[in-house]
Amino acid sequence: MIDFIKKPMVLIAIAVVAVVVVVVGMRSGMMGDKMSTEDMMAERANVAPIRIPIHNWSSQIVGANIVGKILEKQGFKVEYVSSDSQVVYTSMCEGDIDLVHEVWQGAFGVAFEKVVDEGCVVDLATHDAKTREEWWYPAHVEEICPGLPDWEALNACAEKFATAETKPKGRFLAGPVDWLKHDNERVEGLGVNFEVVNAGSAAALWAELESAMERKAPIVLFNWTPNFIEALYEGKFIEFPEYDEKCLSDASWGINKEKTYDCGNPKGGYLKIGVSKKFQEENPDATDIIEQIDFSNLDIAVMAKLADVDNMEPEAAADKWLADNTKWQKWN
Ligand code: TMO
Repeated sequence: MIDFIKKPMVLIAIAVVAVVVVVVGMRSGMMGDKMSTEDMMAERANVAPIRIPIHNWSSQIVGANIVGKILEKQGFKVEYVSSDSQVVYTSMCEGDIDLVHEVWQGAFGVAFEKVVDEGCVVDLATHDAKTREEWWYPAHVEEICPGLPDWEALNACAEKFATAETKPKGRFLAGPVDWLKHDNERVEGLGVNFEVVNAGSAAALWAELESAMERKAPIVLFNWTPNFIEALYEGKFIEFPEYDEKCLSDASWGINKEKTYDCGNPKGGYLKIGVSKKFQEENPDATDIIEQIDFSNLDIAVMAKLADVDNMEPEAAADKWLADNTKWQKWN
C-alpha cells in the first residue's frame, strides 16, 4: 500500500525535478548566450572609439565610412579624423590613428613600409585589388603627341604641354601634395622636360581633365586605377621604365646612375590595410574584423563612382555599398 502510493509520488517528484532542471537549464543557457552577446556589445561600446582617417580621394572616404559602419555593427564606436595621407603613418606610430584601410603602394608604399619596419605599424592585410598610380592622358592626346604612351615620346613633345607658367617645360598636373612626394624626383631621375604642378584637390584634377577634353587640349595628369575615370573616359598611363624596388633606394640602378626614381610607379601594386601595433595589442577583437576586410578593384571603383559620378554623400554611398554587397557580412 505504502509502496503503491509512494511509487507514483516518487516518479512524479523525479519528473518534476527533471523538468525543472531542463527548463532552468535551457533558460539559463539561452540567457547565458544572450547575456554574453550583450556583454560583448556593452564591452565594445566602452572601448575608446576606433579612429579612422579621412583622406582626400573619394574611394577612401566612402570606404572609411564602410569600414566604420562594419565596426559599428559589431558594437564598436568609431571616430573619423581628417588626416594628411603621408603624415597618417607617423600618426599611427604616435597612437593618434588606429588604422589605414587604403595603403596604395605607389603613393604610400615608402611611408608605410618605413613604419612597418620600425615596428609601430602592422602590415595587417592585402586587398584583392591591384593598383596603379601614374601619369595619364585622355585618348585625344595621342593625336597631339605621337608615340604615346612611351615616356620618351612624351618628353619629345613636352613643349606641347607647356603653359604660360611652365614654358618651355611641359606641365604635369599632379595630385595634391600629400599623395605622392616623388614626381619631382621622377622628373629629375628621368631628366624629362616637365614641371610638376600640384592640384589642390581631386575635384580640381577632374575639372581640368573635363575642360581639356572639351577643348581637345593637351593634358597629362595624375590618375590611378581602380577609379571611376576608367568607366567614363578612354585614356592610357604613360609607360615609364619598369618599376623595381631598387629604383627607389639605389641610385646606381636604372638609366640614371646618379639618381633614384628613374622608373615608373608599380603596375599591379598592392592595396593594403595597416593598423598601429598599439591598436592590435589593445583591441584584438576589432583587429580580427579589420584583418578580414578585402576590397576588389570593382569595389574600389564603385566606391569612387558613387561619390564622383552619382554625387552621393560618403555616408549614403557607404550605406548603398553595404546594401548592394553581402561579402562584408562574414567579416566579423
Ligand atoms: C592615393 N591615390 C589613389 C590618390 O593615388
